[in-house]
Amino acid sequence: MNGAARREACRLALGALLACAAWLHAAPAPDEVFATIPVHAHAVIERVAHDRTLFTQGLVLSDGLLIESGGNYRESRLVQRRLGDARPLRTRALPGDWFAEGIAAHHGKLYLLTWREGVLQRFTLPDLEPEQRFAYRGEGWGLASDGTHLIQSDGSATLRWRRPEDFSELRRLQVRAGARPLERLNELEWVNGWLLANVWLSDSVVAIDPRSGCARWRLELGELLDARERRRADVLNGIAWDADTGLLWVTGKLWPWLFALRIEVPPLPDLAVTDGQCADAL
Ligand SMILES: [Ca+2]
Repeated sequence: MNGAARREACRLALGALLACAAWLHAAPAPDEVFATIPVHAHAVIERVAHDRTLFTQGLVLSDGLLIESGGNYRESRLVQRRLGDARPLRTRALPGDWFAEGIAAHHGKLYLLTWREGVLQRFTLPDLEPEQRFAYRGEGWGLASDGTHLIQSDGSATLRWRRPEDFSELRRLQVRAGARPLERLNELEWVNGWLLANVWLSDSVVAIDPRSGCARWRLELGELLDARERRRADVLNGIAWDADTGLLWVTGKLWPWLFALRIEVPPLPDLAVTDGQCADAL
């Protein structure tokens, strides 16, 4: 590389760094926002081995099978297993130009988001055969089903409710803690009327009242991995509710373990917030 090319490469790298710094500065620090959300207790009931080569993006339980999506270009795949068995029952490789993101099981089908490819892919269950595809705009991060619609995150504080038949948008909701938007919402899970979301670059899972967008309580999961495991792993990402056992399964990108947590899920508060603030505690 000659001097001019090196200068150009440095200029581009510096530009990317400044853009990244500006983005990080613009987004409210989740730690400050989290301070207003009460922490709920959890107990670790069990841990089972997890594929530490999988860059986990989505996690869901369907008819007793655990299904996981792994991201990265040329590595994206779906993996299905029984909870008691680390060996996959099925693995479905995905197109090399897809970066797989969140998944949701809905009325006997599996739906997969892609990061920047604008493709939602539907699969059969339990066979994971690809069916219909739908196009959408913007980034895909997390996905969940409330039993009627699909709910999508895109890394911001905004969630979108979408129709399963064509993935068209039905409703938009900004998630807040107090009066402040809660950014970086990632993997999602519907749990007894609450929408749980893990927050990118944190060890926090927040519980959102889907009527108001108010984050009402959170789980702090920073102690799940020890220091050595944490050095070799990426961030927490992956929450799946087992309605049969009442356990919440969590994992992360390149994590060595899946953990089963027992949590007390409170009832939704009686009143949705109407004044634009989320000041009421549970
Ligand atoms: Ca999930």
